[in-house]
Amino acid sequence: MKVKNQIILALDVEDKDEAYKILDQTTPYLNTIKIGYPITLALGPQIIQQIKDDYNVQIIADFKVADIDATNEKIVNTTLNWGADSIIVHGFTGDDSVLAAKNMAEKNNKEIFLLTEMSHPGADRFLKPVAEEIAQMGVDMGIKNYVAPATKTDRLAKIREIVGDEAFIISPGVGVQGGKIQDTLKYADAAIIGRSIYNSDNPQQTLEDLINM
Ligand code: 3DU
Repeated sequence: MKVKNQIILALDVEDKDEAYKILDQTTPYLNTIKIGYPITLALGPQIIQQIKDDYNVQIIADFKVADIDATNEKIVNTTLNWGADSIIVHGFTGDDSVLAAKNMAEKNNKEIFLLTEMSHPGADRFLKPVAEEIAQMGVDMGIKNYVAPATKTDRLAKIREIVGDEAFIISPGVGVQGGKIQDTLKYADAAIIGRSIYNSDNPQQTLEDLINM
């Protein structure tokens, strides 16, 4: 995946006019938009294809898929059929669940991102102790794309060490959650940024500033 300016916009707004206003200002600089539950549940899954058609961007569906294999397969297939280019899948569910998601994405000529560890403080309790194993499972399964936290640079660095330089890591938590873009991009291929951009008085200027840091 090629991410323009190494920034992915997390478009977690729930109003179409607002979403389009932000996209108008930011897509001259971006080619990758992360769509999650907030906008999809508010506006319906057809918003994925609408944004792709209207802005010529690639869409990562952040549905953090975390079910049994048979259900993961359906979620991945349906999401990719709605127009998403890739989908984020949790790793803690284990290799059968992740493999089902990976195989279905490949059947659609698309890709999954494996979520290893999360950026919020609460993730230290349950996810951090197994995150390195999740990353190693991904490597053993031949997964190329990963999500790892920008707020915990030491953890991001560790996950990079496990998945290797050829893997593609996207990293959420820059800005409001406390992560710094310069530190994040030492280890990640792209930063995922939401509120700092879409809640800014001037999203275009904020984005330009981030790009020039
Ligand atoms: O904190 P921000 O507003 O910049 O948004 C970060 C986005 O990344 C948001 O969509 C959130 O759901 C997602 N995300 C994390 O913040 C942390 C993770 O570990 C995984 C996804």
